[in-house]
Formats: sequence, structure tokens, C-alpha cells
Amino acid sequence: MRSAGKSFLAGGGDACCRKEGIPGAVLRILWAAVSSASLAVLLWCGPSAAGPLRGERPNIVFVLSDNQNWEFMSCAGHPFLETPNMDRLAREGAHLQNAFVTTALCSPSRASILTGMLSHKHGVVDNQTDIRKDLVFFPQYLQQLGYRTAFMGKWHMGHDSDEPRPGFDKWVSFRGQGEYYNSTLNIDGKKVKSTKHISDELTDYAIEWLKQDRDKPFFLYLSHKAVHAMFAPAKRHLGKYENVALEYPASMADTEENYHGKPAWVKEQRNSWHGVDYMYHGQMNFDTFYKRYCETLLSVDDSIGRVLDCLKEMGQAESTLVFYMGDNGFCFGEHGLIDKRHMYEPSMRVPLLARCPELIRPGTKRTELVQNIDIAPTILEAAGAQPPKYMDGMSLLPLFSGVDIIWRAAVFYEYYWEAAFPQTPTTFGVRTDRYKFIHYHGIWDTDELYDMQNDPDEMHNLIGQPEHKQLVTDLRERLYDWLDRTGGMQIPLRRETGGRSDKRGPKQVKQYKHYEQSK
Ligand SMILES: [Ca+2]
Repeated sequence: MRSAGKSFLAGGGDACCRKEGIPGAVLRILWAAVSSASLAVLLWCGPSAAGPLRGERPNIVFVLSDNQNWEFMSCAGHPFLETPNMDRLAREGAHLQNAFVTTALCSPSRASILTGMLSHKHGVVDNQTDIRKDLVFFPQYLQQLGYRTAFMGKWHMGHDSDEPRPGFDKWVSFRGQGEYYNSTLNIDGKKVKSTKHISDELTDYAIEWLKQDRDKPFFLYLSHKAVHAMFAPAKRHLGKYENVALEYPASMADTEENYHGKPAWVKEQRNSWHGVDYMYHGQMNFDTFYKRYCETLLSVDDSIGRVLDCLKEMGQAESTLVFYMGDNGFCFGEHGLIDKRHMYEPSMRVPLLARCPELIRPGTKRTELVQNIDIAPTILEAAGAQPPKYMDGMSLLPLFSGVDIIWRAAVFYEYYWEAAFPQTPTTFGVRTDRYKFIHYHGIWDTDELYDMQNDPDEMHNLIGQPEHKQLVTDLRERLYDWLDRTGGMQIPLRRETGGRSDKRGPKQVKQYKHYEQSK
């Protein structure tokens, strides 16, 4: 089967794209955009190395959470959150500790996971734009390789449609962000009302599907709604952390010291939908926000546990490759901000775990810089195919082998201003293992440079320091080289539709509406 898979994938983007009808012009752009990262994939994927490290194709499960901060797992050192099943994945598999997204926003990141492509290449740069019909989702290739595939949960690209998308034999989804309770699900084209908390409901469907008799390998994409705002824990978890004492980040206070050297937009955002002074326009206070988020995340951890137990019961736990990842990070008061979009560490960094005893040594920890665009090439290679050249990511399988390898030296970042949430500017950046350079488009006061080794909380902007002048010049050049090489030298423009969350709040919010109403 592996050679059959290679016959259409080994030719890289060319063969795949022609098969799926990508026009020649687009194909030429894609070829022109083949990056050094793609080259590394080719180098690693020689005939002897490609494919799983065993005789047959593994079953694969990819579990995605929404908006999970990379430190919100017990195994990542969170002070009180209990995530026994995420910890189990890390203990029995691999914890990729330096994982990032290319754009910290739901739909763009999901499109990057599914296509292996950067946001400016797949074109999904906000939460409203649907993905182009000519692009291929990696599960479509898995189907051609003989996999049975299922999608369960939040899709979100093309906000208003929940219709089944290509690449999946089974489809359970909902419109846009969905609802925690009383969701209207689209199950293979039919509308069905959910009866439970959405994390439990999706897991029920996932397990029912996993347990079906089949003579083919399976691929499950379990895409949770949790933990997106407005948070709603499963009833069994509600209030679990009500009495914990929170520790606020040092950069949260509105002090001159905290905003020294920062661009003006950061302090301006404090009093907005995405700032601690008027968060979600007064729908909750910071402590409620933090605690309900943690409690809502517990249902995702439960879901992972149920999937792992199901695989064990089926006798598939040793040979199934299970991933767990967040679609973007989440800010908890750092620099006075909440939520995501910007390039500060809590926003662009995500949890990433993988388990497969036949493939990954238990307790593996890797610190190489990895990204959401790496998921598609990794899964395709695990399935025995060579990833298409047009994909921007790199297969992570070499990292699971436990040997030292030459890896990428930097990851790049992009975020495009949205009319719906106008408080965060268009942002580009590059992060090496030591430094982070952030460049804003249309912001004229200052760019940013941080020494991530000595200043992991990004408190001291070094951009103006004379000793870093050459470093800034070099990083700026690398950033533009990357944009140039990958076809990113333009700003995508979208028609403004819907409302703008651009209100300013009172100094003191007197009533927190969302949770007052839900009591
Ligand atoms: Ca998200």
C-alpha cells in the first residue's frame, strides 16, 4: 500500500495539485513558494526513511483544542490545573515543548493544520473567510491511501456553513463556534440536536465511530469547541476551581514600568474586548474568566482519556498515533491583554503532544521549534506517503526517533488586522530559539525585540539597544526574505462585514452580564 500511496504523493505538490485541479498559475506560485523547510522534508524523506517505522500504516487520531495556553497542563507546570490525560500523553509519548502557530487565530490556524500551508498562501486570514475550493485537506490524501476518515467538531472556516467538507467519510460538525449546550449538529448533512455538553457529545460520536468494524486503517480528527469563550464547563466541573487563589502575571498591572518600551497599541488594548480593563465588554471579571476557562478545559482532558481508553479496549493503543494540540494560545493578563492574535508568547505558543508506543519512546521531550503547518506532513508521512512539496511544514517524525537532527532555525509569524476586532494591528515576526523580533505594519512608534532566554516574559523591549542593531537588521531581513520567498509580500484585504467590537468601557464594570444571566 505504501508504494501505491507514493505513486501520487511522491511527486510532491505537482502530482497532488493536478489531481485536485489547482490551476497552473496557482501551482506555479506554490512551486515558487517551496521553502527551505520543504527542502528539509525532501531530504529526510528518502526511500528508506519515509513512512512509519513498522510494516503497516498506523491508525491516527488528531485531537485539537481551541485557545489552549501551552502552560495549561499539569505536565507543563500549571500551578493547580489537573490534566491527567494530557499528562499521560506526555508521559507515554512525546512532549514537543516549543510548538507555535503561524497565525494565532482559530480559522487561519485550522486551515494551516489541514493544508500544511501558511495563512498568506491558503488565504484564510480571519474567522469569516472560507477556504478556497482548489486547496486540498490532508485527510483527502489519507482517503486515497486507503484510510477511513472522520471529522468531529469545530470546523469554522466559512463561519456560516456546517456542511460536510471534502476528505471525511464521517462528518459531525456545527456552524461557526457552536454552542457548549444545545448545539445543532450537522451529522453527514442531517441536523441533529446535541443532548450533552459539547465536549462529551463529540467524544461520544468519536468513540462510536472508532469502534466500528473496518478492514482499513482509520483517521479521526476530533476538533473541540472547548476552551473558546464564553466558557461553559461541563456541570461536573463547574466550580471546581472557584476557591483557588490566582497569581497574576507581573506584566498585568497598569504601571509605567510594564509599558516602558512597548508599542502604544498594547496599553490601548487594555480597555477593549481583548484587554483586562474591559474584557469581553464587561461580560466577566478576570478571576471568573480564568477559573471557568480551567474548568472548561477539564472536559477536553476527559475526552482525551476516553479516546485513549477506547483505543486500549480495541487493542489499538500500541499502534495508534495520537496527537493533541491547541489551535492557538491564550493570554491571561500578560501586558494587560487577554485572548490571542498578537505575537507574544502566550498567544503564539501551543501545547503539542504525541503518543504511539510503536513509534515514540515514552517520555520523549523535544525543544526544537515546531508549528501547526507541520501536522499535515507528519501525518502523511506516518501514513506511508511523502508529503507534497507545496506544504510549508516539516514532518515531525524525525523528532520522535530520539536522535539529534538538524532542524529549522526559526519560525515565522503573521497576523492581519481584522475590522471585527480592530485593536490588534497587522503583525509579522520571526522567533529563533533565542530572540523574537516583532514588526507591525501601519504602527509607527516601535517594533519589538526580546531575548527569550533571559526575558521569557517579554518585559524588556531591546529594539533600541545599540548592541542589538545588527541583530535587528538581520532578523528584519530574514522576515522579509521569508515573506518574499513564500509569496507573502502583500496584505490581504477583506470587505468589512458585521459589527465591530470596538467599544471602550467604564473604569469599573459594575455588572458582569454573561455570568449574571447564566446563574
Ligand atoms: Ca482558537
